[in-house]
Amino acid sequence: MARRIMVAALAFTLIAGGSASAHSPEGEIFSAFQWPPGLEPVLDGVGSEYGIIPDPYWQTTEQFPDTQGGRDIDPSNFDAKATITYSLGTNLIYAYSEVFDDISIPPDTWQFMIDADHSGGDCYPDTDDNARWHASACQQYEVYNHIPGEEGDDPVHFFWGTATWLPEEGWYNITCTFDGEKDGAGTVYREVQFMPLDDLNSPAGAAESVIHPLAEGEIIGLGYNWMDYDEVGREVQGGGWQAFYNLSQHDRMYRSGDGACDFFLAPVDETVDFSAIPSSVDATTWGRVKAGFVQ
Ligand SMILES: [Ca+2]
Ligand SMILES: [Ca+2]
Ligand SMILES: [Ca+2]
Repeated sequence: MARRIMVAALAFTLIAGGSASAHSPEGEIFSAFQWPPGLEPVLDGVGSEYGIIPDPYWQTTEQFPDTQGGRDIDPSNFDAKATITYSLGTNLIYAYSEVFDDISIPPDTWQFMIDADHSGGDCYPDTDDNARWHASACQQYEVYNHIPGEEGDDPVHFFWGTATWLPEEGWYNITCTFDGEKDGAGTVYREVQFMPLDDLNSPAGAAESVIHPLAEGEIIGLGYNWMDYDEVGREVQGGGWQAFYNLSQHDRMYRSGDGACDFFLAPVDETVDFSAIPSSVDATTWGRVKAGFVQ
C-alpha cells in the first residue's frame, strides 16, 4: 500500500510540474490519511479512531531530528508518533499525536505551519497593516503539549496573528488526555483540528476569509515540530527550549511556507476497515476515564 501511495504522489508531482515551492525536507512527500464523510474523528483527546490508520501515514521519533540544539534522538527523553489526516466531508485537517516526554511541563509545545495552497513564501511579512496580512496566506499555530487545565497553561490555543476568533469558529480546536505523572514522565494524546485557509482575514472574521477547499490528490504545505522543555518553564529561561524536534527540518518552518513539508492528500484507503472505529460514545467514555487519571 505504501508503494501505491507513493506512486500516486509521484504522478501528481509530475503533473503539477514545478508550480509548488514548499518542500522541506527536500524530496520527501508525506501522506495524509482520508476519513470518509461521516467517519471523522471525535475531538476528545482519545485517539482510538486512529488505531485503524496504517503505518505509512504515521511519522515517528526518528523523523524528528533536533534542528537547533542537536540533541540526539533518545526515546527515553522524547518519543513521539503523529499522523496528519483530513476529510472532504468537513474540509478539516485532523492532526493526532502520542508523545512520551520524560518531563511533561506546560511549555512543551507542538507547533504547526500550514500553507494550504502550497504557494510558499513568508507568512508574516512586514506590511503597513500587519493585523490584516500576518497569517493571511499561511498560518502558524502552537499547541502547548501538556495536561490542560493546569496553572500556567493559559495560551493553549496560541496563534501567531490577530484571529483570536478561530477556536469559536471551529477552525482551530484542540484537546488531549494524559497518562503519567504531572510535571514528570508521561504520554500526551493530542488531537487538533484546523480549517485550511487561502486568505485569513483576521480583522474581518470568518465571513471575509477564504477557505481552501481540500482536494483528494493535491499536495498541501504543512509542517510541524515539537519544542521540548525539560528543565524550567518558558518564562524563566527566556523562551529557550532543550530540543526542537522538527519534521520539516527547516529553520523558518514557524513563519514561512517554504519551511512546510509536502503532504499528499491520499484517497480513502481501501485496505482499511472503517467499521473497526470505536463508536464516539465508547471513545468519549474512555476519554473521561483517562482524564480522570490526571486528577
Ligand atoms: Ca478522538
Ligand atoms: Ca524530554
Ligand atoms: Ca518536556
